Amino acid sequence: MSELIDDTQAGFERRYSYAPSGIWSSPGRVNLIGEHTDYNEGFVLPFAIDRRTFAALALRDDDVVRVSSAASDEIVSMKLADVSAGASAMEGVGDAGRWAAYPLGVVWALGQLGADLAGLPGFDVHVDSDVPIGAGLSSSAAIEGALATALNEVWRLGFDGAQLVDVCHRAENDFVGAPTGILDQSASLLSQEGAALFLDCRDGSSSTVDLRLEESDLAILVIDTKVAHEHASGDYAARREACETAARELGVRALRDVTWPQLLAARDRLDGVVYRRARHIVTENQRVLDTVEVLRNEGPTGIGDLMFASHRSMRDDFEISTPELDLAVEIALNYGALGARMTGGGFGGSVIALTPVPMITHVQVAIDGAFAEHGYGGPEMFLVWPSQGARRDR
Ligand code: GAF
Repeated sequence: MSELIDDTQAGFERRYSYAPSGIWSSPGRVNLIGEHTDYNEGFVLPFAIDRRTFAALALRDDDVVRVSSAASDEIVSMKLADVSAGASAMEGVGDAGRWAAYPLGVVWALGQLGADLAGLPGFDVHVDSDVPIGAGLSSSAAIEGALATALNEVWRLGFDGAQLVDVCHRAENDFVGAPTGILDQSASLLSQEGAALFLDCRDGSSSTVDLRLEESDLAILVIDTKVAHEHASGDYAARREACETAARELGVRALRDVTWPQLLAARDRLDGVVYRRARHIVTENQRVLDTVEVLRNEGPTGIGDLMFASHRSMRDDFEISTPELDLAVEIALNYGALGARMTGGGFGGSVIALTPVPMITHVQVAIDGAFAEHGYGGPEMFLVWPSQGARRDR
């Protein structure tokens, strides 16, 4: 981790030929349970992982913003006031610089929440990260969280954590153009070390739930299937639309307000697909509440069945899984994991498997073998530990 901080500092110095005034970071996340419930004003239970995006930053004497990343030599540069134009500010930026929509989106969103972009000094920023991209682990929220935390401090804006979640969420939805909920940004900004974040996405209230993995001799193994996913794609938006249709037809503000008996009673009135989408959300919300209760009363050994029930619901009702994700879940469970499920938006990405530490190698070897047998590309597997949300590192 400290090596990546040094690399970020060195990357800044190489590109801009002076030293940054500080380094801030924000983590990726896994979602333990509660998928696609966030934009239905329901419950989620993510935790920040021990992989982070670092932002080395320094204010400038003028009104120019320059952003660079370790992944490319290109420096994207524009005037701070021009970022106020919103997404159209990205029009002249080439393909290699498209990622800059995340940091620049944060700048724009800070302006939307009251920062005076025309009156503030510009800045140079360089980012580096060990959050894998496209693995469903919120690499984008990690960039947003690092930038928002850094700028909030150096520009002395005084926004609190919940406001920064709002900033990053707006950046993603209205600048980058991905119609996501608040799960990823909340996990990245608000998580506490050792704990999951139990978040009510209706009012934004949250509490921590201790995971106690180490004392139970358990670990969370991430199996990145390397199948690409795309948030902004029509599939995510289509799921969102089906949920909105269900809520409208059931006469509620959001599916959060529907109970299981109410949904059952309305079964014949709803289109079959819309019904199954709603069934996932209604049952998933309950599974989050049940998981929190089990974690608080029994600890992590008791949540395996809830994780798998969640996966089944995503596979069969919400239809956001893939054959690779299903295989990873099946093999992990067959070879010793207590629970396993895909995590994140779906249509690819990663599985998390709650695994007894002595079984980890066994599970990994079995998954490698099964993927090879099915002719799937090699997955990447690593452990993740519940970590602290956004912070200043140097
Ligand atoms: C993605 C989105 F960004 C989140 O808001 C959430 O909807 C998640 O998919 C599914 O739970 O990560």
